[in-house]
Amino acid sequence: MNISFITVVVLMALAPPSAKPQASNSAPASQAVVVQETVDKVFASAPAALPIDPNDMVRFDGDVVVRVSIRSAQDLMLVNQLSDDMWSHHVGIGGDADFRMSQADLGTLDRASIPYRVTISDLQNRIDTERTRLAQPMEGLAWFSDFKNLAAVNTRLDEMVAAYPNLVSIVNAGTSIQGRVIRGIRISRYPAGTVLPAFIFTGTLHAREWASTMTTMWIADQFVENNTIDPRIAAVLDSAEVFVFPVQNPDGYEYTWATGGNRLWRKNRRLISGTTYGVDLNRNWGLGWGGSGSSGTTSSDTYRGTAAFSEPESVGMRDFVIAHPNLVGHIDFHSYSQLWLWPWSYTTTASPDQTALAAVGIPMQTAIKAINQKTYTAGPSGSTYGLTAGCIDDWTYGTQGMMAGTIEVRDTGTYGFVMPTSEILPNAKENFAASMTMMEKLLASSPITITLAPGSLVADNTASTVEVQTVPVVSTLITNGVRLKWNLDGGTTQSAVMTSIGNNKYRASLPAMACASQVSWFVEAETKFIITHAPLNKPTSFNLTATNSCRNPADLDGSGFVDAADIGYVLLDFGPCGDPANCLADLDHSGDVDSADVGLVLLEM
Ligand code: 0X9
Ligand code: ZN
Repeated sequence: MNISFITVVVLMALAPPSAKPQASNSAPASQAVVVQETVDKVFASAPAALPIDPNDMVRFDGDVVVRVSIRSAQDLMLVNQLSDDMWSHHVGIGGDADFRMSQADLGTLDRASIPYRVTISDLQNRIDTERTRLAQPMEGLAWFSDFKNLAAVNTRLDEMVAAYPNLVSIVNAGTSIQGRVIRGIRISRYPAGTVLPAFIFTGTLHAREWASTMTTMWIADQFVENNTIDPRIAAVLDSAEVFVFPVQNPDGYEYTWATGGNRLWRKNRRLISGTTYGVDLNRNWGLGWGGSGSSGTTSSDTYRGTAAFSEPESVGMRDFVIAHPNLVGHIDFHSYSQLWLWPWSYTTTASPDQTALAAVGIPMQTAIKAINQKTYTAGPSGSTYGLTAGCIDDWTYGTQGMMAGTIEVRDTGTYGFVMPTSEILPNAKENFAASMTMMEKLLASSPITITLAPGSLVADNTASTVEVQTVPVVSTLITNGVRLKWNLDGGTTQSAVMTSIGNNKYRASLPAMACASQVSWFVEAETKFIITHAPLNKPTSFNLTATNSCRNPADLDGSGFVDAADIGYVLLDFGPCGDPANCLADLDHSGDVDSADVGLVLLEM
């Protein structure tokens, strides 16, 4: 879809004031059964989660989902009068878009000669079928054979901790407006607080997007169950920690499951006034808050809230991220449309990191396709999808410097939010592949090869040279970004900027040491998104050591004596030193092995 899009929000502003309120917010939709949200009103003021009244169920009898061809602004205005629930994510003049509306309203489309195709003719029937299926006991069935409610998600997270207590722990990101904890897990081989790169995968910011819940749970499941079996997972866990928050909007999610709820609810469950509920948690973030593609109308499905971070759910996630400055990568999962969108989403202006984002994003798209041959459109969000100001990933990228973006998982509209169970695993697997690709690309974004290093024993009181080669493949090195780090005999960490010597090579010296001292060292290279290490991208990188052999540097053959044999060594190397570090006989570091060096050997004899 490469036509130039105008966000529906802008055009909806053109709609007459008589336009219907959002069905999923408050008052009944055209065909939806009237809802009394008394219980939810109590909810909003009470911190504890109360049961939802089953009599309050929002139904969509007589509603269909139609793919409408929007030929003009008039077409769009008419469709917006018929429907308060756009299912596809953007709409442009000259493009198609999916809307839920009453079957009876199709006649209006006919009379206006607006071309359309009914994509879902039995919406309520599908919701009923899903509900009946979910009411059956699922004992013995594999977890991913069907969608799971909040309690089941939480139980599963607890089970992961119980089964792998040394790998998995529960983390939380605060509490929702109705008092539900926003729970996640940390998956790491290292103790909490160890500084190593971290990734975060988040889902269900929008309540009805159940496929995102299952996708993030699958990512958690793979990392936990296959942490030693799958070499790619094992390698990531050697170098990084992984956080997964499957349900960022627990109140909304619960509401989509409840008898007495609304399967198509999107926002959180803040009571705004009367029967109007909800702030769009993906319009409430602080970067670009209030801009295009967000609404100031409380009943809108894209209502941004009264201020950036007005919602406890956004605050909780924000504070979790701030408390983990080692986070380097983030994918927020949504449904549906099969898209991989990276910043910016609040503007169509290219991000300063567009090249690096595409260098990871295109391989992610390829990785998805390799699993089940599904095509996901990939690109910067603003120009690929339309403007959506106040999104989580603009904030994690723009304020925290993380590589971030949004995946809209399956499908492209045949099923939309009410996806058949047969799609759960294929969908989760292709998106796991995308997640792995992001992690691997970032962890290898600046591979460092050590090209010259001291051996494990070094001569007494002699500085030794370290030389590395690094080729940034994802984003460019920052200024002074290649550094040699060391400690002497386990003391304070010291750092020296390595000097560029051309050819992507850098050089620095480890200090001369007193007899029997030991230096432990590694090299780091810092790019926009991540610091990579040599010899290994691990927190315990001080695993290269050089011990002073207490050997006189003039004892060139290591015999324990400075003698005539060492003069022989000097004579053998006579002439200019190609590489000073490889020129041990250049005892006075003049750049030449010459008679002065013979003199130094004689002095030590
Ligand atoms: O509108 C949204 O928040 C997302 N679409 S959805 O249908 N799941 O609601 C898209 C957000 C796109 N922008 C980015 N955050 N990248
Ligand atoms: Zn969404």
